[in-house]
Amino acid sequence: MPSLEVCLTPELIHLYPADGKIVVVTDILRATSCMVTALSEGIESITPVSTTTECRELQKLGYLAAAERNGEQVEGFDLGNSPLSYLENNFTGRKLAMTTTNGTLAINKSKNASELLIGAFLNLSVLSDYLKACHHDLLIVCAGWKGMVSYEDTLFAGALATKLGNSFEIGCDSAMLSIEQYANTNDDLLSAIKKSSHYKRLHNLKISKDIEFCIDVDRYALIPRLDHNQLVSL
Ligand code: 3SL
Repeated sequence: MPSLEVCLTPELIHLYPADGKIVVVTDILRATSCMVTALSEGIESITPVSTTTECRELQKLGYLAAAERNGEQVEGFDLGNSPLSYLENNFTGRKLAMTTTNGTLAINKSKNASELLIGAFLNLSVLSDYLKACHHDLLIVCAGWKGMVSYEDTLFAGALATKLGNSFEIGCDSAMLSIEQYANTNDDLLSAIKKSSHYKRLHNLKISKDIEFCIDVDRYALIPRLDHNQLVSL
């Protein structure tokens, strides 16, 4: 039976070798929710980069450029990190370059996976169906916040592991913790996420609408997959 592990923060990634595994990177608030939304709403591809300098270089080449630091849009870029931007504008067919505080960093640290996928509540069921069909060792990498564990990413890991059920063997205690933590939400994600530190951070920046959007479970049926440094629809 394939194994399922959860790495709760990229700071622990050295303990979870990704090679030979499918890796699902998640950053519920808001990077991976944004990626699922952007591709579902017509963006052709997303190039995730770690630095604003790399993002700006791609912007000069004609990419639409999204940059976020500490929850806010970085000056000089076209977009920040709100999934709602992709509903409010028509970016069909555009290539997007994206850098965020934690999400794109987590992707770059997971690049030696045999397959790198993007997970969010927005694409939970389609992702779990795909992973069940793959029958392959799985590592869920939570982006966290500046090296720390994030409650909402842990809940997503638990939700995905719960959906995968008996098709996977639980490979580490953090996978078990995530499952138990998710069970404690009793399907009331909003109340649970309101307790998280990133909820408070975004709430203080008056970004509450994004949070409700990011927990709209199964809004989309698309899985972003990394292919030659670009995320495209699987
Ligand atoms: O850290 C990240 O990658 C972002 O998702 C954080 S924020 O939601 O844009 O503040």
